[in-house]
Amino acid sequence: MTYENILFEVRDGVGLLTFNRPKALNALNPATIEEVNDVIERVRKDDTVRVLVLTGAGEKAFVAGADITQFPRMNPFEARAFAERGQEVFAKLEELPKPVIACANGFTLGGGCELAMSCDFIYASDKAKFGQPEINLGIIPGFGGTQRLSRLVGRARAKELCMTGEMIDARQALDLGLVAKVFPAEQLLEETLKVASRLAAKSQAALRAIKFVVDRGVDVDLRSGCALEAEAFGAAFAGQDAREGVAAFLEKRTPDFKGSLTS
Ligand code: CO8
Repeated sequence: MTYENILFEVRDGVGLLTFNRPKALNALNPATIEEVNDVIERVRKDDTVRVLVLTGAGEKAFVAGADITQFPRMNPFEARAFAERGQEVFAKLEELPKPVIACANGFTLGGGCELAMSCDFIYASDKAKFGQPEINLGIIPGFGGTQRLSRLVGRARAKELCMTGEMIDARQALDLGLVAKVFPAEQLLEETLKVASRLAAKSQAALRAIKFVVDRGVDVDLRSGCALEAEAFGAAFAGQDAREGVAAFLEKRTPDFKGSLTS
């Protein structure tokens, strides 16, 4: 697939997807969603890509939401289908068995905030702004925002953000737990890529297990979640990477994790 709305490159085990419609503040049209889907499929199959980072081109935006210019042409059935397709692709991103980091370099609004919340964690520029402003268009979030935001920050804060449509800055997003870290704008990408490289050197099997257990465990009772963790712990313990990690510690050297995702 040739990409017209995004850029994608892979360097040293880290895939970098850049939303590239800066004139529209990187808004998501249906074509962009399909290009993201294609990247997810590529990353899933390609063992050389161990971590995925998402960011936005230009100074102003990560992604300022779904592309509003498309809305007048959509009937309610088409709008629902677009919401469902976006949800499907974001769910694939969330379930990708590799770490995915959102590098929120500016406006992260509506569908952009929903996209960032589908990543494993969000690093933000000190200039970034977050929000679910759909209410101001007379609609509601459609790419999973009401659900992921309430799970991340609690129902009351999620309803406040969705009902007022107000934007919050990166510091407020950090306090809410929406964002994991805030960096000065000019350092954000570099710092994010440094963390991505560190993750690329870790055990991919263990990273996959952490992601699976946290994401699946959050919706079940504590006892079932802990049972899930114990099963995954046993599987990780049996893997090649666990042998290497423990041996490296005992031999006082850096581990060289080579285990595949299936080891
Ligand atoms: N869609 C399309 N174009 C956009 C969008 C967008 N979401 N956001 C900004 N743009 C365009 C502007 O129209 C403008 O274009 P032009 O230069 O041709 O006039 C250009 O980007 C620059 O934007 P501004 O001039 O407005 O820049 P400002 O710095 O003044 O303002 C804001 C920046 C505050 C981010 C402002 O652009 C804004 O409010 N944007 C809209 C944000 C928004 O409402 N997002 C939510 C969209 S709805 C959504 O995401 C629902 C997801 C689920 C969809 C389900 C399927 C139907």
